[in-house]
Amino acid sequence: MDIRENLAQIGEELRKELACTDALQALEALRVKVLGKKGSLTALLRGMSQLSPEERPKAGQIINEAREKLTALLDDKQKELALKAKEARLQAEAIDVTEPRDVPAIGAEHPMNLVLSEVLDCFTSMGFSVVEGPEIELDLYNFELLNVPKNHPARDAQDTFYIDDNVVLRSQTSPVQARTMLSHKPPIRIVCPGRVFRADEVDATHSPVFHQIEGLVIDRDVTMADLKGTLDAFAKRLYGQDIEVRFRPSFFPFTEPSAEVDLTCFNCHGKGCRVCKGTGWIEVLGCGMVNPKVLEMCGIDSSVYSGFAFGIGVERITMLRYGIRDMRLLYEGDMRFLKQFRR
Ligand code: 2NM
Repeated sequence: MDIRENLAQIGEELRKELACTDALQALEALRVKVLGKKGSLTALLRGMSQLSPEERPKAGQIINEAREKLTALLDDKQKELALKAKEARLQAEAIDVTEPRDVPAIGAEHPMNLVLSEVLDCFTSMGFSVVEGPEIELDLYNFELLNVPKNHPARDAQDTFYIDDNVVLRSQTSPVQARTMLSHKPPIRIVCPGRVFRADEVDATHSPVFHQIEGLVIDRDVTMADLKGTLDAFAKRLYGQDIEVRFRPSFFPFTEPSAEVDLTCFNCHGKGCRVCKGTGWIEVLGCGMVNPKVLEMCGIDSSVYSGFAFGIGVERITMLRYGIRDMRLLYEGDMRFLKQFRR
């Protein structure tokens, strides 16, 4: 067979096979099949030895031209396949920067912390400082200096967690105030937030661990009017301008006189409803004029200085603020409850 015909056939075959090749590996196999040591074109070159010396140069030229063409065909196909492979990879690795992301769950501030912040803001804006102290206290600060005598029922082991004869888990935050009176000269204006402990059974309105904010003001000429004005400002700031404050006589060992404080029912605004049990008032805190005995024991001259103090239950005012009927909801960390306070 003539060399040209042979070459034409090899070219024709390669073109056909290239048309249905779509993998780089298959392409390499084709290259070997034509141009490799045992390839069809290489066989043609070998066959030249049978030609006469006059025929050889011409045949060599034709074969070499064909070789260049075939190589070019293979190279083009290789480029095409390499490009396709790259495009496929880019496609597979593509990142859609516009795709909406999973929104991370955003936590909510705990309702007691919301209320705590509001109460502290209210008092600091009236000139009070925030003071904290230890949760494990000496009987001295928790009771003795606050005029709670040794035989007082509040000291009963049924109410107070005793660590030993002299050490308790504080049952209120007033020991922080006793410490402040002992270490600071009047004027004193402080609020003391924190955890307190009492041996109570858990129910809808009690917990052995709860939170208080106690306030203390000591200066010359501090009167019950100052106490009432301060609590009035607090009530209006937290619950609204139409809220009124009512004092009822009460008793605490550390204050004299003492009072229990009611606010206009936030729910019915004084008309009487289920929340206030028809009275139009809700009890929110205890307060009084600091007992002169307490001032003296804490190193303050009661003939020069007088003061008032009050104690607020954080759980209680949080429940009132948000209409929460069971205190346990404040401790259990139920997401369905907590989510409602997302702002
Ligand atoms: C209350 C009610 C009345 C109170 C008294 C004192 C201190 F340290 F000055 F004596 N601190 N807090 C007080 C007075 C607390 O809680 C219901």
